[in-house]
Amino acid sequence: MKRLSALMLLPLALGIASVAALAGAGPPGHSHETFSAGEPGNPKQPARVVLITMREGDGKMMFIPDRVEVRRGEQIRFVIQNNGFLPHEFILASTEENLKHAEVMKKNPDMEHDDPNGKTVEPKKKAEVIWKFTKSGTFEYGCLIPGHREAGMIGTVVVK
Ligand SMILES: [Cu+2]
Repeated sequence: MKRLSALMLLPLALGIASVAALAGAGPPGHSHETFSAGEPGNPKQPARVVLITMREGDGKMMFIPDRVEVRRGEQIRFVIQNNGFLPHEFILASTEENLKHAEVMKKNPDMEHDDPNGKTVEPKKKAEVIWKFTKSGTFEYGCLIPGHREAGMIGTVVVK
């Protein structure tokens, strides 16, 4: 009888151990949200400033520059200036993630962003995204307001 109850307690003990392991997973103070292009940067650490301008013209919408190269592990402070007449967004992610997100925005065109990897920027205003590129690969910054990405609002980040 005694032996049996010890066996019955075993799964319970294992369950407690795995809950404890889960609680301890990940660095403290970080959310468990995942991002496809790396991770939110730390404003207290040095960052290279990259200025990105948004504007419209000649039937197009664009980011200037539309290509940025970074070293893997580098932290970038994107200063995003909207010089256009319309609100725009800067959403930093993989192309796959941005395409999925763009579909969601077609159903919610008034969605605004103030996320670690994405901001909505009103005309003549600016915003900042501090980002640490921990993964190598090719990522993008896009404006996902319906029609804007299609009109040319897409930039490429190459992480080497
Ligand atoms: Cu836009």
